Amino acid sequence: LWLDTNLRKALEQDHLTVFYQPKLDSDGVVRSAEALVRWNSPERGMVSPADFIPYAEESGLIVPLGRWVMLTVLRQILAWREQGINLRVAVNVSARQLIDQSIYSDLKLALMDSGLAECPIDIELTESCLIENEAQALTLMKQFQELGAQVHLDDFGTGYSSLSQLARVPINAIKLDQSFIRNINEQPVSQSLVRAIVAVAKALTLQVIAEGIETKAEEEFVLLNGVDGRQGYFYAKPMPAEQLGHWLAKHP
Ligand code: G
Ligand code: G
Ligand code: MN
Ligand code: NA
Repeated sequence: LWLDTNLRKALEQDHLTVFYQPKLDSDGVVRSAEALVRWNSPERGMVSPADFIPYAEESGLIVPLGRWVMLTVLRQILAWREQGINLRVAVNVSARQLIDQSIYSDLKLALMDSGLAECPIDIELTESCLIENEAQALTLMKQFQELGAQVHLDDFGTGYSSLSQLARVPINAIKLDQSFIRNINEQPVSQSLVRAIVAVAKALTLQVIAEGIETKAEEEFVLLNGVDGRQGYFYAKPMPAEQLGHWLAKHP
């Protein structure tokens, strides 16, 4: 109940904020960041999305919340461009938002409004999006791609998608779940799994992004094993937009 009343209020009163975590390409250049929402509650301080996204999904609040995130991100991208910062941003989208479908029209309309020639937003979906309504999810994913958004399958390897499904779904990249990367140099099974997943992804011409990189050793492993993109605390934690501007100036 506390969540219900207060999350609605937070959305109305602008108590939500978006943090950004840089993503490095294989050449080490940052061309993109992941948007991660935060709730700055006057009563409880900074509330993690892990604590309110599940509730927002259950209650349906994720739909207006997701719209707010998408519009906030697009505004931020435009503000960065004014400062000469050219960045794509990946937004997390829940199964519930795909079923609702308005997230697609929201993005399409906002893009038209913005006057941008190309879509600078990518979409991160979890495997659960595919399970809940596969036919509809596939159609929307295709529409996002036609709009110019890349579609990335998030937390890959922890859900239930099969290899045949991976071949069938319109995605550009998979994001290897953090659990594969954690202490990878002491985990021979994880090493084999990552190599096998990279081989499968290459066969399907999908990019592979490793997330949760926290150490030099973890970075070295992914660099040696054909991973295309990387992200994690080793490079930077999620941070406010202004801070990312400063961070980028030091890490081109
Ligand atoms: O940033 P953090 O690791 O605390 O995020 C926790 C979870 O919340 C992650 O699974 C992340 O994908 C999810 N999340 C963060 N921001 C958003 C958002 O804007 N929309 C959705 N649907 N999920 C988000
Ligand atoms: O489910 P999703 O992959 O969208 O969630 C990303 C979450 O992972 C965010 O909450 C983000 O804060 C967190 N995260 C990002 N990099 C790291 C990392 O290197 N280590 C850990 N433990 N968490 C990370
Ligand atoms: Mn994500
Ligand atoms: Na993830």
